[in-house]
Amino acid sequence: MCMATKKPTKTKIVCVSHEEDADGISSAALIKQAFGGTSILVDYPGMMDSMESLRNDDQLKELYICDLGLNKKNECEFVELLTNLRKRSVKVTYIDHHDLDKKIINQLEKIKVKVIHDINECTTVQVYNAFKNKLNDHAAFVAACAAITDYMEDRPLGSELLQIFDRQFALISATVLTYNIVGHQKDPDYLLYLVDELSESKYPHEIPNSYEFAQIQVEKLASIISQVKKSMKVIKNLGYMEILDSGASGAVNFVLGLSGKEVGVAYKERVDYGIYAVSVRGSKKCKVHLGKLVNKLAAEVGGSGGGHDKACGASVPKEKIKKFIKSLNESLGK
Ligand SMILES: [Mn+2]
Repeated sequence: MCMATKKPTKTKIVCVSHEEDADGISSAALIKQAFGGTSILVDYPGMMDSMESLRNDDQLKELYICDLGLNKKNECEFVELLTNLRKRSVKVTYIDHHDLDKKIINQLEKIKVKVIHDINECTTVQVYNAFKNKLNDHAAFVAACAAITDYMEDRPLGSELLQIFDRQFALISATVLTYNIVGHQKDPDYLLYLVDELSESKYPHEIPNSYEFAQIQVEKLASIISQVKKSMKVIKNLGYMEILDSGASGAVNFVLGLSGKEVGVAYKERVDYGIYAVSVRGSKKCKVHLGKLVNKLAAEVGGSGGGHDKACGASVPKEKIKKFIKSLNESLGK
């Protein structure tokens, strides 16, 4: 009998994407529509651990990584893991729009990872633009909604997609989608269900109970406004607040707005990781690139962080949060 040592054919297509907002969920949905495969949704604290499971997956053929910014703490590990996957001929595509060191882009391109990186368009719009020949018309709507939730619907590609649709219709759809994502962060199966529904060209209003659920979220946000007014602390260059019973990213815009400062910070304890998840937002007047600054300051206290110029986040070790706020306040005064 002939014992051919034929290697098993690799078949698995995986998309790793950000689970916390409409851009990440929508990117995963468009990748799924274009290429099929499965989605792994992650948050920043769990990102590298989740990706580690791919290291020894010998079925893995293609990997897409979407809307996941890198930072000083994880960038080397990220490049190392992808180098390993590339040695096994896994086709890797990284699509993102967070601030990224040119050195890391060069390292990724050297190992022939396909890098699609533009800080001026949201990730889903870039996914749409790169793979539109494999996507249907509805994918443009999903991308327009993602651009809205990432404050990027005024960019060249984003605005072109938005003008295909009625603006009000896109705004309400994007908002309902966002509230359903934010309110289901502890329900990973629901988030994967959302990816499936969007990839199958469903509108947010066609997802059962989505508007009812969004209404509950809106009521919660209204109560956060009064909590922020009560508990926010305002120092020289920023307003800040510890959030106890909602997400930090939902409250941070209120901290920014109600503090009257150019920078707002909200943080919430993540007991499972022994850290604070920190959200930072800057007003239009803020001239400092907050993503770059927070990347640096978070690394200095043993955490990690980064993102956009006016919207970013960080993981900060629990006992270092006061020090982080203090150094952020000082850096903004310089
Ligand atoms: Mn994004």
